[in-house]
Amino acid sequence: MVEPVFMSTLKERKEAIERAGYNTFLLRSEEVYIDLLTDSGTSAMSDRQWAGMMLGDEAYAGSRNFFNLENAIQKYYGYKYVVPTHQGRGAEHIISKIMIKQGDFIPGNMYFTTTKLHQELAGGKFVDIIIDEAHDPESMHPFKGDVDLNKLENLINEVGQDQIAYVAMATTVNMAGGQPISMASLKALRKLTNQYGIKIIHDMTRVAENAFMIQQKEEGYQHKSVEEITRMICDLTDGATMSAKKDAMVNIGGFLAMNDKELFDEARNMVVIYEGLHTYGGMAGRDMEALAIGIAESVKDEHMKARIGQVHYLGNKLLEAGVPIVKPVGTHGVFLDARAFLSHLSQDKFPAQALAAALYLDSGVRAMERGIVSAGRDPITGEHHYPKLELVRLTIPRRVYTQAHMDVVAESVISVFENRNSIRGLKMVYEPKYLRFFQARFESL
Ligand code: P70
Repeated sequence: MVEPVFMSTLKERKEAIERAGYNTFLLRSEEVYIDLLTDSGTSAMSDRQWAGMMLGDEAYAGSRNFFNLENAIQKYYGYKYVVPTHQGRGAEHIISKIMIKQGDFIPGNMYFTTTKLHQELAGGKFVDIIIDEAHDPESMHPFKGDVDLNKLENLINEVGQDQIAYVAMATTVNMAGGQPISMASLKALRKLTNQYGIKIIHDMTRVAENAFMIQQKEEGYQHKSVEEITRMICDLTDGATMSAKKDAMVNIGGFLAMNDKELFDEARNMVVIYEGLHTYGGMAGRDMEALAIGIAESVKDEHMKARIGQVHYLGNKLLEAGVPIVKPVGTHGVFLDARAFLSHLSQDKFPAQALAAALYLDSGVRAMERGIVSAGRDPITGEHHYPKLELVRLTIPRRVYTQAHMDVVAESVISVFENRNSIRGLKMVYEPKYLRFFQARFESL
């Protein structure tokens, strides 16, 4: 699908960002030139996927497309049982409700906004057990998604294994900068959790991207395909939540998958309350067909090479220009280190939010804040969380933009960097209670 892009004037962008309360989520899509807000639901579907859309079996129950989706999940990911949901957070909602009891802990390799909120709403508390390097934008650790097993063991010793609902393990780690976990770390995690009888629930939103990074960087996996490594990762876990809008390149969709029959029965019971019947869970038949095809396309080596190659092309341009970004470059985007970029702004002046707005003003490129606004407040004390990472994410949709678009983005980021001292901080003037970053409004200081 080809879509025209529109250029705007500085005056138009100024009006637009003010109207949007300096929040890129509140811009209209027509006001954006190159849209790097997210890689979620924004990828271009292939000819085969579009053809699949024409084969929708929209029966309320037992759609043929559901069985194709179930087959694809069993074949490429290896999970036995599948519960479709409208998108990732639908799956997170159900798994949290089933597996977390009041007062439980959920250790994980860094938080994700929606995942953590569903854990909290179910009465649990998220505990970060990612390696320290993940919180340092400068650390060149090749697998910043790795788990620190000492942190996990300390938690188990402190609260007892019965108070641990499960380990939430993500491939790749979004909030760390799209950083992969190594197979070695995952295997060690599996061994330890087996000793204590703790389950691993896999946030597999970008699992094929993680598999590609293992192939590229981890000793012993060079001759394995992305498809094989993806399967190995899934086989080391007990169940998964998936936002299919990323790796699997559909505009909408997700699922919950698991190997445990009892868990499956409970999830299938709950999906009919919140999502839809257990053979569509909030998706149209045609969407399930496109998803089944997208899963197969996502694990192709050549696809991943092109996709992640483009992300690295942009990252390397910014590195060469001396722009502070999260290193090494991850898989789904390039993350500007707003703390270093705008070192004259303290974190309570929302530097990443201000930087995303400044970039939009410069060129109409839309990025996303991933810092203090995204981190939200502690539900008990009401204080802001002050995350170490204060980032602006330039997220690259799959199969959409050309390298020339990346050049435009790099030029704009470099020009904003050269004029960084003129960027002032922001004041929050409207703050929603949940996931505030989506709808919060700001004024320039
Ligand atoms: C993004 C999107 C979604 C996502 C994810 C991981 C690792 C679960 C989900 C939820 C969309 C988004 C979501 C919250 C804040 C900002 C943006 N990530 N796990 O742009 O899936 O959106 O389908 O409910 O990345 O990174 P879903």
